[in-house]
Amino acid sequence: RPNSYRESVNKIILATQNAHKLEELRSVLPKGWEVQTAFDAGIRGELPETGSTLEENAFQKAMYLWNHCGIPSLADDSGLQVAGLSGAPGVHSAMYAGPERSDQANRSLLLANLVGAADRAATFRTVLAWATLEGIQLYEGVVHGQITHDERGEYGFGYDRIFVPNEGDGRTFAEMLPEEKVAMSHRSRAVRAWLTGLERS
Ligand code: ITT
Repeated sequence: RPNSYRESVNKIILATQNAHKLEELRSVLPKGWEVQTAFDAGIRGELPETGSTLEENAFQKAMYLWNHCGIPSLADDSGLQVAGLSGAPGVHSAMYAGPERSDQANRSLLLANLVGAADRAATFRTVLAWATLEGIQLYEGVVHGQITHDERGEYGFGYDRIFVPNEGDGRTFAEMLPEEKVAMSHRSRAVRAWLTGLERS
């Protein structure tokens, strides 16, 4: 018999359709778990994401998969909050420049909107929702940083090329190796909080 809930978990679904998020989440999950994606579980349409906060959206996505599959489901909703833009793009990060969800267009628009801004502080935030028979739990991870003036780096995705974490060495997330980003990212911090939660249950 397993000693903790974490040991008894062996099969989960990741409620995300973003391949980059999937890869980052998989890289920090305990080894030996059977991890399915929404696609593996037969979900073909978009996951519901109609909330006005990261919490609501993460909740909706995890709940949707749990209801459809009955397998513990973990959803990630993330966003970049820029102080000089009153917290935008925030919950609208994926579609900041329009419904095409273009990472390049999103970054260009953000840099254009910050031209001349004195304050370039920004925060990446991830909310994870964990849906099981016992209900839903939410976990958070944040990393504070600054928006650059130009794009730098080739790794990562989304806004990584224009975000420099304050606790790093001046490189953008996109200039770091994947494992270097994982060491301080909003996403892996949220995952650690979730795993700690599992250990306690
Ligand atoms: P799912 O809902 O299927 O998980 P999504 O891409 O719609 O995928 P979000 O609603 O959480 O995910 O959108 C967050 C957007 O914020 C995402 O498209 C990226 O542009 C950006 N983003 C999230 N995490 C990021 C990270 O670690 N680095 C850079 N940009 C990130």
